Amino acid sequence: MRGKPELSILRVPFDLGAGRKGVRRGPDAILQAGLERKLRQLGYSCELPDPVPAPSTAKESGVFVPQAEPRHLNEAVKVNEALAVQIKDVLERGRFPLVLGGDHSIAIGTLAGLAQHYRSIGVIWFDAHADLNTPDTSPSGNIHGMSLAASLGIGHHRLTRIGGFLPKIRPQHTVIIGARQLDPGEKELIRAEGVTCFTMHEIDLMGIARVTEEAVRIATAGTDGLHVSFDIDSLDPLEAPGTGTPVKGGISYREAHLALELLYEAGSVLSAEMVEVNPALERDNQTARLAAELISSLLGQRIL
Ligand code: B3U
Ligand code: MN
Ligand code: MN
Repeated sequence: MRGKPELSILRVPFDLGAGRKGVRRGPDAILQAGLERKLRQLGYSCELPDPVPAPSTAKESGVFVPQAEPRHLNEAVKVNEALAVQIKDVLERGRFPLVLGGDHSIAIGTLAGLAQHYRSIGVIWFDAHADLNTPDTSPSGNIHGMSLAASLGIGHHRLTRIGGFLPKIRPQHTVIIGARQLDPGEKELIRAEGVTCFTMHEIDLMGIARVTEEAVRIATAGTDGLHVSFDIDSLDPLEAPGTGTPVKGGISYREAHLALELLYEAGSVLSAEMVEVNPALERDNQTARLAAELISSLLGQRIL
């Protein structure tokens, strides 16, 4: 991002893409943590449209059988089609989309809207997971574990075709940061497609600053700019306990802030989303407050 664009904060209270309920309350929890006030202090003007209509109840599809339809497919398609339309509208009005989830399945709709507006976009995907499953490789059937694959055009046709076209992004402009729990099919896909994946191993080895620099280089080479898709479970559960699938050994508080500060400095961020904040899994909104802080760092908050 260059300068201070006008922001649109898009709330997507959807949790049927996840195995546990409650992430639908993420957007309100992050706003309650004072996000709008922080952003206004940074010099932004914000609009807060009505939340994207998100189905919240569905017939439980029972035990997932691998290679069957993903769980809550109809509901996920519906919310993502609606989100894509809204993202496109926000971009046409010259504003910066800031999406608050919701589970990570909503990235499909965000990227569908972005890909309709821009010629080509890169993605930096902060996550403990890779979200590169397909209905054939998923251990759970949960769509939040398939959203990056679907955006690359791989997986269930109803997910890959959201917005009416595919793919939304290319593997050579796609970077995962913070991975530490990958399913066998995801590892194969990373290698076969040439997605860049900086696991915790690379973060420990190279340092988060170099990892972020490399990620920006890859995501912006030949693209219009990049989208930041931030799954709060990329952080260590000691910092971010309020999330459905915590994995120990994650990104630290300081590493996360530094990475996002560097992304702001890079000046190439076109849009952002914060997902998987589940206030039902903790007491005092610690994780939502952290999410609001991290968004501020990405949008220019400085210590001095
Ligand atoms: N890879 C597993 C677990 C998972 C993915 N994303 C989250 N959990 N949040 C799956 O179900 O696909
Ligand atoms: Mn995720
Ligand atoms: Mn995750």
